[in-house]
Amino acid sequence: MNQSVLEPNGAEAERIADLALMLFGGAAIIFFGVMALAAASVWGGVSVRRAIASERMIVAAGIAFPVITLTALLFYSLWLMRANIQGNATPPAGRIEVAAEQWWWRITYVEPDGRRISEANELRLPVGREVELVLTSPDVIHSLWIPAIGGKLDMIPGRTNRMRVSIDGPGIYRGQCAEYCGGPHALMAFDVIALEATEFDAWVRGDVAGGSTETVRGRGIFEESGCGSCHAVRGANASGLVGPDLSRVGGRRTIAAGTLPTSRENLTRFIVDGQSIKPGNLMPPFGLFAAEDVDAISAYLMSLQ
Ligand code: HEC
Ligand SMILES: [Cu+2]
Repeated sequence: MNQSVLEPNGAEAERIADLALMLFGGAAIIFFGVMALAAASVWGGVSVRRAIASERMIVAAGIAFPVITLTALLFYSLWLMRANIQGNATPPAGRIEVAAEQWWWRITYVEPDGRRISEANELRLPVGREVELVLTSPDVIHSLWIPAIGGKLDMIPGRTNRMRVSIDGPGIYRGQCAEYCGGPHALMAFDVIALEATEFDAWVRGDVAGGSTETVRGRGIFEESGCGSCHAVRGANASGLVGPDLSRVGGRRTIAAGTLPTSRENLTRFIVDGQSIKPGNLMPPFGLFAAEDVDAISAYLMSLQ
């Protein structure tokens, strides 16, 4: 999976990568320059050593050079990041709300007509369309970081932070919470799937598949076992808001915020004993199910795509 700042796939990440390369490059040149001067001051001839120790040298290299270089770098970085700093005059072409929960991601696609589609733990983005991510947190400070797509931005309780992203090409990336937020913080990741804009629109507006005859039993057990008090599934008797929306959980690449690949077996493992897979997460373990019952639930969840 691509979680590299060195392979940017979007305008924001490209600017950050450019600035970083320039800083590393400049720092390397200065480092070797200083080392050369240090060597000359130890092994150089008398006249070289005298030149290095002169007052002019100290004023030029010790005061003037750093002041000029750092001032130039400051203005260069402000200019480079101007789009990130100035705010945005034009409205974004799309809006997606991302709330960081302990320890998963609540994602809401806001349609142009105001319709809201709830999802979780997987962020789909349209290629070539500037999208505004509206970042909030209901509990503690988290931070959103998708290294290939943009910089880090904190998600702070009581505040709304906004980040514009635009993506050059389709692909699969990985994002991660970048601010320690308690126990399972390390297991708070998400997949980012960049789709062609038409595919993206079809997916956002698409119906929830699922509930074939094979999975009717699992759906019944799911609804009777109280899962719906914490989880929502569109079209089922489940509208809880405590945990991730499961309407299309079977279509995600991973479950439990990037912790396990999605499969029937892994769903069963997580439902029965999620606490040993993601210690400290806020879903109680359901160890009392008969094996065939929990397997039926997992089959039902797999069918939700
Ligand atoms: C008390 C609230 C609560 C109940 C009841 C509950 N869950 Fe959860 N569930 C959660 C929370 C919170 C998470 C997020 C865990 C995490 O990843 O940190 C979660 C995560 C999950 C996930 C992973 C979702 C994803 O997006 O990857 C599945 C699948 C799941 N629960 C299934 C179930 C099933 C099936 C039941 C009923 C047997 C159930 N849950 C009952 C709170 C609950
Ligand atoms: Cu975190």
